[in-house]
Amino acid sequence: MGQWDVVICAIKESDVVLEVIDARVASETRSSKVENLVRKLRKNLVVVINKSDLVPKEFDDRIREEIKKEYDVVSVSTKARKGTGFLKGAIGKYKPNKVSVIGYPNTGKSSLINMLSHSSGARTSSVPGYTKGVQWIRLSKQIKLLDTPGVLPMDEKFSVFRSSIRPEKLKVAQVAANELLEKIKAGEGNNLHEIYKIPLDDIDGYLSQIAQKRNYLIKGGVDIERAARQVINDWNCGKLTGWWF
Ligand SMILES: Nc1nc2c(ncn2[C@@H]2O[C@H](COP(=O)(O)OP(=O)(O)OP(=O)(O)O)[C@@H](O)[C@H]2O)c(=O)[nH]1
Ligand SMILES: [Mg+2]
Repeated sequence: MGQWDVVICAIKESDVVLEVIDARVASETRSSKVENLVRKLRKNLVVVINKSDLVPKEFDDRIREEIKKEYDVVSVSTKARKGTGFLKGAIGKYKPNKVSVIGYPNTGKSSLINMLSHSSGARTSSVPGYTKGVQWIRLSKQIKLLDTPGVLPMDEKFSVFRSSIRPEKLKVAQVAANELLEKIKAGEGNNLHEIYKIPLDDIDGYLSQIAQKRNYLIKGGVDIERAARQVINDWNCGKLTGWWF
């Protein structure tokens, strides 16, 4: 079964769909394909802005207001264990039996299920694409939650800033890391200087400066690829911050 078949099945099976997005890149981790499907199948959608601990409250409020124009929306942080009450309220309104949790890789779907169900039944990882199959987890007597693998819609741009890339899967991680750095530079709130101890003046050469500073060496020079993989991993695990609309 392809990725999309899994998603379509999950939506069909459920009364409520939670679309989990990453607060840092909220609009870019929303999937219009998922949202259209939910509408078409006449299911209820609740957008869950996760990782709200990584953005300022004002930014979080702004994106929530924007999404609220179209859908029910709740901000949470599974890391800070915030927002459970609001989310349970938003789900409970529909009195569902089955709730599926859908979204891009690494947005925190499995973490969210664990927070809601007070268990660690759904396995989590900073490696995108970690959850492979679907898994039902009981939330309460009435409600079951369905964990799903992250979706990467074919027709939407596959991108590093959507945390959807495993750096070790790339032939050349530099291209993706530079794309991420460009985005972070143009956005707000990056902590590059804090993490790598190098001011970001120019993207060209930034990876090589990281490699130098960290002593990532290969025969004949610095290991820029290793620096690139490091940057992508730091973004995927939330160590590297930055947000944009
Ligand atoms: N800072 C922060 N990190 C979070 C939060 N929720 C999840 N994470 C981190 O994000 C990464 C991905 O979490 P998962 O719950 O495995 O994400 P997923 O959506 O199930 O990922 P896939 O199964 O790969 O699609 C992990 O490193 C989590 O620790 C959050 O609220 N804040
Ligand atoms: Mg998962």
